[in-house]
Amino acid sequence: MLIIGIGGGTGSGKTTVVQQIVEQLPEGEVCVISQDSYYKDTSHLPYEDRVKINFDHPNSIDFALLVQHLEELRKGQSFEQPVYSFVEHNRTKETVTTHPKKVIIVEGILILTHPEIRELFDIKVFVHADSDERLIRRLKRDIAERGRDLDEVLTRYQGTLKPMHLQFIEPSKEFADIIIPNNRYNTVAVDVIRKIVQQKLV
Ligand code: UZR
Ligand code: MG
Repeated sequence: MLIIGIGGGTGSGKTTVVQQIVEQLPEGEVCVISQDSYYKDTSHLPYEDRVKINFDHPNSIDFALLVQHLEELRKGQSFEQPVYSFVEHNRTKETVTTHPKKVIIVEGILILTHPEIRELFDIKVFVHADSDERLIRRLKRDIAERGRDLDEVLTRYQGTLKPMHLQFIEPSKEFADIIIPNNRYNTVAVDVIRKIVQQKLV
């Protein structure tokens, strides 16, 4: 089993990199886990309070559950992965049964900040894009896909996204084995990772 951790700031292109890696691989050999699935359950809070949560701070993530699930995978066991709703800012009642595969990819902004989780990764990747590039992508995505408006995204960017990025995410780059420069989509870097994964699959 090969476990790859992919970190990097919001809008750096992590999800796209994962899709590109997975795209060319035989179906059924890879399993992708998103850190977003592991936001803490906040069902006890009303919507007005959930919106105010700092979703870019490590405390917002249920890392204990993620560690538990990764250890289950290591042992060859399946587990129930929570499903998150960005519109509701909360875990939904659904879960997805996730099965062990030869290659496991774990992706998320804070994934390389947690020492215990880092230990579980065979390869640590950090996707880098400049902050203006990331803000542009984040704006476009949150408006198109996550039901936000311009003012909300910009307020969050200044208030939490940027400070949390500087405090937690950027420093986690030093733990990476591979850093992908991703201001433009980097097909060479993706190919390199794909090759490593393919070697594992034969
Ligand atoms: P990526 N996030 C939300 O916007 N709403 C939520 O309910 C939970 C998380 C955001 C989170 C983070 N920050 O920046 C981003 N906020 O999802 C991580 N606010 O996702 O890496 O794909 O950008
Ligand atoms: Mg993403």
